[in-house]
Amino acid sequence: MVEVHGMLATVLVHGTGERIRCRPPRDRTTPVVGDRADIDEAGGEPTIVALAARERTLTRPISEHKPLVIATHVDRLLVVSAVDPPPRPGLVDRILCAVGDEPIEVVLIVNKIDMPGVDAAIKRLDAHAGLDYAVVPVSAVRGDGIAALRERIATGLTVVMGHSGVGKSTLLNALVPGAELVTAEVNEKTGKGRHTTTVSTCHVVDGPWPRGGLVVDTPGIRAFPLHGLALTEIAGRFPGFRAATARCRFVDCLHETEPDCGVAEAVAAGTVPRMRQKAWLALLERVRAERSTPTRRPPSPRRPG
Ligand SMILES: Nc1nc2c(ncn2[C@@H]2O[C@H](COP(=O)(O)OP(=O)(O)OP(=O)(O)O)[C@@H](O)[C@H]2O)c(=O)[nH]1
Ligand SMILES: [Zn+2]
Repeated sequence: MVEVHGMLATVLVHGTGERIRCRPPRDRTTPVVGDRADIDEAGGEPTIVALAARERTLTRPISEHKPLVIATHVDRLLVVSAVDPPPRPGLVDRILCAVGDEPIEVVLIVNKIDMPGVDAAIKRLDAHAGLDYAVVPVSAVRGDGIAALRERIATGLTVVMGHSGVGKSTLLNALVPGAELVTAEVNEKTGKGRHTTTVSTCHVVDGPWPRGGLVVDTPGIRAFPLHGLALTEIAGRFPGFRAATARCRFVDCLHETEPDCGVAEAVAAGTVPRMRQKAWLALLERVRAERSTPTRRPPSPRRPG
């Protein structure tokens, strides 16, 4: 297992399988999981000299001032729910709003299908399945669906998120036996140093990265505040609204009672389910309430480094 701790980052080196503790770049940029880094090992302590431009970055928009970057160059996000505690479609919507337009594949996992109540749990994600999100039932304990899921994450960088208690740790251990044995290979020299990636709480799946995959664990979620997004941004990102919002008369339409709202028209025409409109209005109401009670601090998540 490799982690980013404070100002030191562990860099997973292409080609040698080495992990090197590195000082951050001189411009004091904080490396995050998935960063592509060039390192300089000449003269003492290894130092990151450059980070490649970030893309497919996953953040938690916890505050207006500093979005918490979870990882970058993310290929896939597993949002883990369970039969118990049951899936919370509202939490899934918040996470999808945070993903926004980043081209990151989202997979909705329902864990613990060895327990009673599977159909009811999966049904709670029907609306999202209807939006073409993959809903994948598994049992980390009994093993159902684990081999197929492991295959699915065997390339690229996968981030695992989920509410506390859904069995994320159990699932990771089932997917990646011996998770602490991190190695990496494939030679890729660059001008200044070796082309590398900094990683944190990262596990290797099915062979050395980048031929195999990397899985990044994240702390269990209890709340997923969206303070870092304007209401209009959330309104534009709400899953399933994209096509309809293009026809709203006002660019800052919140799809409530505004005239010529594309979402209202889509609901009337039956192309957006009324349930989704209700889900949106409920989310909007909650987000507004959260904004008017600034004393309720969000739980402080683990710092990425
Ligand atoms: N029945 C059943 N129980 C499971 C399964 N996976 C995990 N559990 C149980 O669910 C509980 C929570 O599992 P964890 O893996 O600790 O959950 P977590 O999501 O990592 O929790 P946080 O650390 O709070 O994020 C434990 O009691 C597990 O034994 C499963 O597939 N079936
Ligand atoms: Zn509208």
